[in-house]
Amino acid sequence: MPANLPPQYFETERKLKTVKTPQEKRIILEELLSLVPKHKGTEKLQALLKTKIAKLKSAAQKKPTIAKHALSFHFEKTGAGQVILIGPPNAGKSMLVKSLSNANPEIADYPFTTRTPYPAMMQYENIQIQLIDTPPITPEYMEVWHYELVKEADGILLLLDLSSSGLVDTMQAVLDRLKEKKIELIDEDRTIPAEVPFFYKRTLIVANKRDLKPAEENYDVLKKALESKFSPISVSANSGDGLEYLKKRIFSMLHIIRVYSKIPGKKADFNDPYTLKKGSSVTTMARTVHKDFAQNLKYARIWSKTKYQGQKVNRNHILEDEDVIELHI
Ligand SMILES: Nc1nc2c(ncn2[C@@H]2O[C@H](COP(=O)(O)OP(=O)(O)O)[C@@H](O)[C@H]2O)c(=O)[nH]1
Ligand SMILES: [Mg+2]
Repeated sequence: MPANLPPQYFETERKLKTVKTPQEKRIILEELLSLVPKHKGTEKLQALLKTKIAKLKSAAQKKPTIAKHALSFHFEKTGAGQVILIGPPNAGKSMLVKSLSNANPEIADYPFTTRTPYPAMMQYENIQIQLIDTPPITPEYMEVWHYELVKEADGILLLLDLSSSGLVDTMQAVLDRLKEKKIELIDEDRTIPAEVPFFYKRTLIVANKRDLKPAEENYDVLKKALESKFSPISVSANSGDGLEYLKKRIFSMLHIIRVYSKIPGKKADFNDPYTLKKGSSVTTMARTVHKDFAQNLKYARIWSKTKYQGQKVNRNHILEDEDVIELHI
């Protein structure tokens, strides 16, 4: 039986050669394992990856000498965007990553179960978005590499526990901790301010465990505390409630659009979009398809869900999500 490994598997496999520490290797191997489709044809590969992970784990237990401050993590961006999950202990970050992807991070009802960041891939319609699970942030605890990961990410999910009456305080503790490092979380709809003093990061506040009591009361308290600065959403990572809507909101937080390229006389491949920044023009699309296309472009034809059915547009035309473009050079 063929293994049918997805393209991200090979992309991730290439990263193995670029990392140095056993810890980073292990994280990539775990990501690879999560990307392997689970069927008979991949049993050997799964077993091989598991053995490698187990070896690195036991080696790490024998040599606990790596100084904490020496740890550093960097995840090459794969997919259409990179989103990092942060929050207080036990908010359900790991469970949410598990529910949104094929990954299998450790989940437990005690704090600090997650000690190192854990990457996973989430499918959203026809694209993949990278999620990174991380350890909790508390007034006492946050490591340097954690700030760096937040700064690098394209978007943030700030997870809170709706069953906890202290959720506003724990949220504030996270915001304060980040502010100390000049990271300011802003609503997903806001344009990132141009001034330099802060790293502004688009953030979606996710109030989790809405299946528990007293979720509704606590959600009201949270919304009041946020005023209109953020528009939070409530979900249950456990039951899956609200997760489809959450995926849509994650996509919209990333401020990206999907555009399909079409060859004259042929149909577009709707499984293989180009992902571009919101506000991109036909020229940007042409450059993404091929570096010479932008220069040589004469005009484009465009199809969209509502407005266009093959009209000619010029190179400055601004594209929308799910436009189909025929480039004429
Ligand atoms: N009832 C309920 N429990 C949840 C939900 N999400 C997570 N949990 C539980 O909360 C605890 C902490 O979850 P975990 O994902 O490890 O939290 P993390 O520390 O933020 O990564 C575990 O016991 C989970 O089973 C949820 O939506 N509903
Ligand atoms: Mg965790």
